[in-house]
Amino acid sequence: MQILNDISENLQKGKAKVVKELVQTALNEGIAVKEILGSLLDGMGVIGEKFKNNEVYVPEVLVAARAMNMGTQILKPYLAENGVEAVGRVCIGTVKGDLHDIGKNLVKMMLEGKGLEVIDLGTDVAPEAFVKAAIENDCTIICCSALLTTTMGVMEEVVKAFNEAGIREKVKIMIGGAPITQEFCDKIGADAYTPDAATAADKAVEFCKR
Ligand code: B1M
Repeated sequence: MQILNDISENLQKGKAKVVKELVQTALNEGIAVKEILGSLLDGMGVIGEKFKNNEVYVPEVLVAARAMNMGTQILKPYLAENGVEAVGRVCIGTVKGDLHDIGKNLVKMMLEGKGLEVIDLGTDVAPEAFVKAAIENDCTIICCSALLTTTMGVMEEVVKAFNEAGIREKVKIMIGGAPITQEFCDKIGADAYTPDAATAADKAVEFCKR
């Protein structure tokens, strides 16, 4: 579909306002939210490849990221699944040393779409800050995101910090982000790895229902 290509291409050019308008037009035309989100992710994927190959640099990636965030903001109300309601409180953040927040923001939106209350700790979150927030907000789950191979190790420190605080049994630790795998999750003793935002939200609901 042409409009989906246009969304992807304008995202790659960092044209946030155009992306926002196109996303709204696509919604008005009745295109499925999943497909629209797919076109945004596709554009970000192209930028990611170019970034890896030194064809674009940090400023281009930043404007593309801004366009991605503006596009997903328009989709936010539609990411909720009709009739699905869950009760629970989740703390979410990107781990210490890591500033990537697009995936985290998507997970947050999907969790909210399921009716969960989400406390967003932002990026560069230290293990102790996850513990403090979980205690203060009486969270059922914490969600940690990491996009860098150099920061994914912080997730193990997060698990340790919850153990040391004596609240490991009370709080489920969910992890995700591009370099994370099920194997890594098992190794560090987290409760769940999910590869994408929608699966993360489903898993969180499952934990809250138990
Ligand atoms: Co960065 N960056 N970046 N970057 N960046 C990557 C991650 C990289 C793979 C690019 C590359 O080389 N191909 C590479 C990492 C390589 C590695 O670690 N092996 C990289 C690098 C190297 C860096 C810097 C070090 C570059 C530099 O400065 N030299 C630097 C680090 C800064 C820091 O964090 N300290 C850096 C900086 C940046 C920007 C600031 C420019 C920007 C971030 C802007 C922002 O987030 N506000 C940026 C971006 C945008 C990217 C790429 C291009 C896109 C990431 C993204 O948003 N993807 C990325 C390349 C790529 O991924 N192809 C790259 C879209 C997003 C929706 O996907 O976050 O994976 P993702 O989330 C998914 C799932 O993973 C999952 O759900 C989401 C959607 O379904 N998920 C979870 C994510 N978190 C979850 C948590 C959960 C569950 C599921 O909890 C339960």
